[in-house]
Amino acid sequence: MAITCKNNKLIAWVAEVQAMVKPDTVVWCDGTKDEYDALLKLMVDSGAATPLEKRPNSYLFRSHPSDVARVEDRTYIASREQVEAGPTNNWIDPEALKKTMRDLYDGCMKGRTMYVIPFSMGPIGSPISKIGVEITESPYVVVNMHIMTRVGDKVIETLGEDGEFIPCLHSVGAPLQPGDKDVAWPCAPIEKKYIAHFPEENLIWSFGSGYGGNALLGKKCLALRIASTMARREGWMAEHMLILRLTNPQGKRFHIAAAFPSACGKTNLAMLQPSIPGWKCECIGDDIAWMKIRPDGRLHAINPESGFFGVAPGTSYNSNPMAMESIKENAIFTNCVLTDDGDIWWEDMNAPCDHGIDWKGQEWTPDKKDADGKPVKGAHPNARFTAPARQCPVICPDWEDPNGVPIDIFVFGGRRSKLVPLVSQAFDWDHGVYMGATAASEATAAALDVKGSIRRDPMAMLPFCGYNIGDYWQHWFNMGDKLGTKAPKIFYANWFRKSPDGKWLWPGFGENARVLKWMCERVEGRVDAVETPVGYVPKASDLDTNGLDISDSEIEELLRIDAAGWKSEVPEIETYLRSSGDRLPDRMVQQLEGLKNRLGI
Ligand code: GTP
Ligand code: SPV
Ligand code: MN
Repeated sequence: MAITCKNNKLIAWVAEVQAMVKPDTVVWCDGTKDEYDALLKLMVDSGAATPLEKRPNSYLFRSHPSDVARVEDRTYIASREQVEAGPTNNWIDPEALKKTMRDLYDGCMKGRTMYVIPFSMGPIGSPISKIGVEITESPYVVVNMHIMTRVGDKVIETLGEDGEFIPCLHSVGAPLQPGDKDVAWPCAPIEKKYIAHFPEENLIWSFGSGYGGNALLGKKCLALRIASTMARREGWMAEHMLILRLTNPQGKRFHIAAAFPSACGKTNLAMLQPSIPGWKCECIGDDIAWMKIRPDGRLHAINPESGFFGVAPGTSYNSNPMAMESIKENAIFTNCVLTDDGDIWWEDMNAPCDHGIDWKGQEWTPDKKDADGKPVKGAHPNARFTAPARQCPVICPDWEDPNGVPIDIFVFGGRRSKLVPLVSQAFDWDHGVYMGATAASEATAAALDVKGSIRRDPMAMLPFCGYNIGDYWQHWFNMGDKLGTKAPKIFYANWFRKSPDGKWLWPGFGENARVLKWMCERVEGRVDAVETPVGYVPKASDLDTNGLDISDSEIEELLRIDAAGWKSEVPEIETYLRSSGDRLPDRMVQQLEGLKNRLGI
């Protein structure tokens, strides 16, 4: 039983929503284990969740086959002026959208329970944290929010009578008429899905999807799209970045924040186990960083989340043992294989599975083929696990420090099978901002509607920046000015370069520590580097490859700068940057001109 809310604004909003969505009952969530267990029991009884015999207190869910990832085409930034949303967002007029969505919300929770979830992004009471309240009729959302955020009475207490909160309205959009039997995963068809943000009002309205970033509104909607607009107004940063602490053999600590696009290795790097002796790595966050300049003049980061919503396929005791340890119990799995002995399985888990039930609920064997003779995957490529961050064996003891950790290094990156070297360092802050702005990546399964080979994904924020991307870049330049000599050093990494025969050139995962080591040595001024037109790259001899089975020629290839290849990308980069029109910062134009000069264009 939740404590009584004394916040009139919240009470009024809940009443207003209730009148619109017309649920059978309303429940204020208290965030307790009892509540969590009761909701899971409800979902097991209804057939929506399968308890896993092999994993204590863990459950498998199968989504509707159409509702498996974020939907970028249905994600909107509804600012009053279109220019404020900028060239990278779907803009829609806020009043028109509200009218459309009010019609959809009308009666949308009939036959269901409406849950009110008070949550904090960041440790409750931290000067960087924000409070949100999500309303949803999805018990799956409630239990995931329990893991991913800090839910409960303490939030209501902190809100007090007049505290600020970010209202997050969510519905799966599947009302039940009397006598209707519910389905395992209710959701609405794609043309009725809306993931809507009203940045001028700090308001989120999501309709029609029950999955991940579409439905767990504290994550991408609040902690990135809305928070990025607040951060710009208030002079801080909300970024799609993991945060880790790396300690060198001398005991010196480095805090690294890295922005890679969705499904490009943040969770893996965040939990990295260094393969090089004497180095230690601890995880602070795996997806989002909120950063403020503190009185020491440095940029300090917190992880606003309290759990991991990680990509399952590819996660194994070889690739990411710390993630495997984090999901041993108290975890939720979505769209994985159910094995015959009551466990979960996915592709590249490095565990045997001869038979099971696939993510669509069908019998599955590893040799299963579809009608066209193509192999059928058991788990969806965007299958995910949800697990409490505290279960990670290498979670940093300071991961909930309300003041955050001081960032030394920023890393940008993406999946590039060609051209982009294993690692390079920016000449200075402005060049680093240019590197981040022009970061590009090959498509992954994390969004349903992203096709094509390579897309620019500025600072890994393309789907998550809540305002004009030109203004966002200017905000980065401004932050650099404020930070001055205390600004983090900026690097660019690419674990995904391939040989002509399509094999990874770099072993990746725990071996990425070798690249982080070079970054730390650069920060300390211990090693020189080779100056190239696109940045500083390591001298081959400075990359620690002790104990690694990799040839000199492979290292050479990984670090090679193909000037002709870089030149050929410049026209496309220029078009892309210019698309932000008069919001394109002059300093970005200077960076582009500088690159052209260095490449001899
Ligand atoms: P989101 O949760 O969508 O934001 O993704 P993420 O950036 O956290 O990606 P994650 O770490 O889950 O990795 C996604 C996929 O990339 C998984 O299949 C990993 O196995 C693979 N991957 C991660 N790191 C490496 C690496 O260093 N090398 C290679 N080859 N693959 C990697
Ligand atoms: C991403 O796509 O970057 C994710 C998963 O972290 S989701 O929560 O669905 O956005
Ligand atoms: Mn992400």
